Amino acid sequence: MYRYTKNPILTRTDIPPIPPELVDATSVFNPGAIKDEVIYRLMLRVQSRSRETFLVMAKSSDGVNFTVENQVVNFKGIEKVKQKIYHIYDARITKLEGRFYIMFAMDMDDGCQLGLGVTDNFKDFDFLGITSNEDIRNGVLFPEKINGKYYRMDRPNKARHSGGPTSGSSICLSESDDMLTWKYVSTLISGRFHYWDEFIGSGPPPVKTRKGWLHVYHGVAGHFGSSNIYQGGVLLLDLNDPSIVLGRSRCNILEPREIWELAGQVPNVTFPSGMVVEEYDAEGFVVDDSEVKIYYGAADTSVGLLITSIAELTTAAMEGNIP
Ligand code: BMA
Repeated sequence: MYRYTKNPILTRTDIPPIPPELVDATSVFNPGAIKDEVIYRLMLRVQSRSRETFLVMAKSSDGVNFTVENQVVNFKGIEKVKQKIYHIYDARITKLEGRFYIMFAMDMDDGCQLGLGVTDNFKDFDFLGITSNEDIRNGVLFPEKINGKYYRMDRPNKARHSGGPTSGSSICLSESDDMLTWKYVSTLISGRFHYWDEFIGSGPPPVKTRKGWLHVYHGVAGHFGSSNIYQGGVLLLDLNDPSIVLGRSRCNILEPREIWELAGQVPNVTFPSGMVVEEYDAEGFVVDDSEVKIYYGAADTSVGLLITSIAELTTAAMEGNIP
């Protein structure tokens, strides 16, 4: 597993001016990612100097050189939400039943909620609704139904970083019949206090391997005085019953080391949010030695790319727990 040599792959200077709301962008980070036939697409979180947040699409034919669109994503119908929406951000894209679903965080007066949108062409986006009724973040849809139900992982915000935003220390599994109303099934993993993943939340949507659902999540070590360190790690869930955890990486697989990960708007952050697997077999499983591209936000300022493989990630998930 290694960082792409020309990282960061996107910085503020790659964002074209989108007047009037977004000129001279401040930062670009935490992208949702998907490979749509042969086109790699990122849904970027971009901030202006007013610190408003916008979602902006970018596309690429090689997964590393991206062209950023000169318009912001507008989810049609979101204007009908009665409460004030301050920001929508941290989009996770899942291809499900032939359509692209996007789950994202919505900052509102009563906390953060999870919104759901859909697109077929990455030009027209429809808002389907708010899918939560508690302070919650990091919602990711599974790419197919399991035993007749839709599933997602989500992270209720039941804790707070000292002096910082609400956070949480459990990744939960929820099920649904319509993707709008969700029912808690179980808590998959909890934060391991004193170690790398004290606070946790889902990263990119899970992928189907022969060994189980493979999922990259983020963990925050909050016990280092003034700094929260955001890292990436791996989880493996049973294919037929995703409430069964088969493995969890003992160590992180990604941590802030480069200067642009260590310093920025929020220092010490690597936040994996998009993942593209290059090869699937005829039955829809990802291929073990397939290359995997993991896109991550760095220091809430730019976008990095980690290159790895399914085999490396599953091995990390099975390396054994912290005693
Ligand atoms: C989390 C989320 C992420 C952000 C991270 C680091 O709580 O807000 O969007 O990247 O903090 O600031």
